[in-house]
Amino acid sequence: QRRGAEFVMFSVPSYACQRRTSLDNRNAVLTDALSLLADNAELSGDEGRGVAFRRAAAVLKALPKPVTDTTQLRGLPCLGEHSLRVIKDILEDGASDEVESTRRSERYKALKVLTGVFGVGVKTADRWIREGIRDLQRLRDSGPALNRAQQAGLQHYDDLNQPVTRAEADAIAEIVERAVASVLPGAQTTLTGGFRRGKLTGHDVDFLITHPEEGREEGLVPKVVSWLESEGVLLYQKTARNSYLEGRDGPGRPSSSMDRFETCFSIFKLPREEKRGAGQTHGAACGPEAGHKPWRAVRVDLVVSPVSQFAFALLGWTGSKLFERELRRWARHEKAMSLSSHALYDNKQRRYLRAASEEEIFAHLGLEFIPPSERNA
Ligand code: DCP
Ligand code: MG
Repeated sequence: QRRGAEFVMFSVPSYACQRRTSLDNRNAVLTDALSLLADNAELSGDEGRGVAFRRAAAVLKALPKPVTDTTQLRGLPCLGEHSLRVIKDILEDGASDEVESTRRSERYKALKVLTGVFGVGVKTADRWIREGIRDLQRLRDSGPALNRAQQAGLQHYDDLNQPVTRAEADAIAEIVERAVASVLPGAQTTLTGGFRRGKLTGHDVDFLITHPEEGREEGLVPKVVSWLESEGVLLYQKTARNSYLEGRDGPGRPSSSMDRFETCFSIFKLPREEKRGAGQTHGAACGPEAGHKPWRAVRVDLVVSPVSQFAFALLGWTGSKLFERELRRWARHEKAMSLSSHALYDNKQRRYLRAASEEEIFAHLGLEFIPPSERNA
């Protein structure tokens, strides 16, 4: 045997929602490479290929040890020919030509920068590139018509592309809780998204809000927004009303992963740590530099759910994105059920399955419960 006692064969179940994926990724070099190819496929409008690379990366994230030889991967699910070739190149040569040339390509770099502007999707970025707009300077100068979100995104580009820390997320949670408590006493605010999975940084901060009495949560978002605006907290906000109707949006529109809660997608103006007086600052990174503004912009998503849908909303907004996608795929293909952030519908029994906790939803789906910190697929 080539690797003697060190040689390990791996085995994992095929759906990401059937396995535990902690943040302790032993194969980061390989998964970073596959994630870059996934990014590139998605930026090229090839969602199918993007998902294939994401599933392959997720399988490697679930392995307990670093992969040292491709023969260890025999029998593992979701590793297609293309992904295996990339893995092999990296294990044998230290790098993959395809990954490195993609990383360096002008088109990839331009798409990354432009879609890094809040409010700019792949289609818009692609159109701008065809019009000769490949960087932020050109975007600012040659000024195509920008909508309100894109204007805010461009204005706060540097802040919004700097990872949000856990301390910043906690500071924002305090502000959101104060706002919610003052406009609807008894309402409950829960931190969701990556921070609920234990991540130390994120691209935004996600919150789910509910009230124990069904119906009391209606119209909460506009009130919270007014409170935040009066306190000067908001740099940008776009709210949407709840448009979910059981029956119409449940089983009938199963593939629609956009949910229909009352939401507010916003940008907060967060005072910097030294201004918040939250303990000591560490080193130059936090120190106020000359001309440095005393606050930073942070993306914050607020979602309001009726308490009867809370467990589904919590499961749906905790992520990871691939974990969510895999839960819905499992439900549909293995259980003939439709799962959304609002409800679970059993297509054979032709009825909704109620749940008051995430644990009950996993049980309905015939899955072992996976806690948030193990949903980092
Ligand atoms: N989500 C969803 N529907 C949307 C937006 C998000 O179901 N329209 C879910 C999937 C995500 C979770 O909510 O896992 C949070 O979305 P984010 O994009 O904020 O993802 P994360 O919080 O996991 O990542 P990050 O740490 O980068 O913020
Ligand atoms: Mg998030």
